[in-house]
Amino acid sequence: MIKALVGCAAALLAFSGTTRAEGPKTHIVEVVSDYDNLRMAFRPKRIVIQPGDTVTWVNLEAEEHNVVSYPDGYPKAAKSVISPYMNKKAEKWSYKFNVKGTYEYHCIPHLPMGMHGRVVVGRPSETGEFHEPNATQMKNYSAMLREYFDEEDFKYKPRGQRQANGTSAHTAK
Ligand SMILES: [Cu+2]
Repeated sequence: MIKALVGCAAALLAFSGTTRAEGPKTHIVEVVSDYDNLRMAFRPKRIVIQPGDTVTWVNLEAEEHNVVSYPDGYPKAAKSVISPYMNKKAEKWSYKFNVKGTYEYHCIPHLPMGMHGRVVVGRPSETGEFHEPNATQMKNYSAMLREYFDEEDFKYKPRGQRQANGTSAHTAK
């Protein structure tokens, strides 16, 4: 019985070894400053890789960008992905992804332009497999955003109050 189990485990190991004979890969995501269309973007926006692969982001212009996973945008078993700011043309940053699942990320300076990307490692995450941030992590994320956005932008006003003050974006002319 034990021999049979050992044999089975060995077969599984051998099988997993043959599924990726070529070894880990490095994938390039271009960090695009699309001035003509008033947007900044990651190209490709979505990339599918295998565990152990590396993604290298390459800044195509002398523009400030970073790569930051959303607070609830990565697998529970993984760590958040936070790059330093890239400012120079052709500047690169690499990250090795070991944990399977979906990683949703954005560039903080260009969040208002919808500068967002996704890395799928092995397979997409199911609902319930995403990280649930705690208060400390939310404060850290908020602090990163506050480097770029005004304090007023973070003050939530109930719908009725906004209309009463005439500050609603939907009613203001
Ligand atoms: Cu950006």
